[in-house]
Amino acid sequence: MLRGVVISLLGFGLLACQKKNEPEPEPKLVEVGSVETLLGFCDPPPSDRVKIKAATFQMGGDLYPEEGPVREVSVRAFDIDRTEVTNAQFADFVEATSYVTDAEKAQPGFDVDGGAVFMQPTEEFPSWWRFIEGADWRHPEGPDSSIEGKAQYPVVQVSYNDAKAYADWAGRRLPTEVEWEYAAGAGATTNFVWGDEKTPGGKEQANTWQGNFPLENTAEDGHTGQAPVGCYPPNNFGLYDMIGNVWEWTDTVFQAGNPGVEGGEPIHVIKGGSFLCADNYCRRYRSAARQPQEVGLPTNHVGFRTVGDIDE
Ligand SMILES: [Ca+2]
Repeated sequence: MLRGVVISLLGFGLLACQKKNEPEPEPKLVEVGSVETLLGFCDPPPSDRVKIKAATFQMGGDLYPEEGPVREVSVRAFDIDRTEVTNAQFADFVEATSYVTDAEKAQPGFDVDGGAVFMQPTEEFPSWWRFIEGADWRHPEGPDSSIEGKAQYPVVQVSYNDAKAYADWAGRRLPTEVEWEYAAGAGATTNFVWGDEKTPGGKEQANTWQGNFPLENTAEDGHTGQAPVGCYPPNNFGLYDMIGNVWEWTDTVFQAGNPGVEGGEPIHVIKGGSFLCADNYCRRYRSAARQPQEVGLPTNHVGFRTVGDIDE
């Protein structure tokens, strides 16, 4: 039974990200399947919005075929959430509206509620994505997990529909891919949003995966799974976790349907990479990176943030 392999979250709320001037933690190998967080909470940044001026920029990249071609694109002025939408913010929405997320409904093909959960492979379960009955935003890794003590973590196990419903309630909308990419890049022309080196001074700049994905997670960035929002340095626009932590939904269609699935639901672009992006497997911790995601599929590595239109 799948539920049997779900491991409770360990130590969340007590542990989290590295503070300045504190000794470096010893890199630690994490047991297969564990989603332990290694270090203490960071101070959460304000949950406000950042104004982005209208601009023209070079969109796209050439590391993966789907990123190209690089082309000049313009965006109008907008504002964007400083952080990913948190569990606390999503809880306010659910409290106010009694909204029921897609993961809490019977899922197509499974006939039970739940969502996709990443687990490090084992001999018994070689796949690293498993559908877990009972996984939802309150139980991101399955029914035995919870978000207790994780108010400042990004909400996950939310489908595109759920993210859009939140944005509608908030009087906001989901960013287009162009808006998202410009906001993430923040004018940078370097290999990474923060510069040409991935780890300047040996410091990880975003919550990604260190080690040999998917078998070994050395957690040199302080986290084996999600991190509370705002634990890593902001970009030049003051935005946190645009790169890494959790992928983020956009309002941009990747393709109209799911090839091979008759009447398949639309597939949208997600951006920014997640705690699962690794040097050896998926170098999508860059603003130009993009990935397709079925709009109805909730997982524990995709969240979102919202934007609004402004005059200037
Ligand atoms: Ca992110």
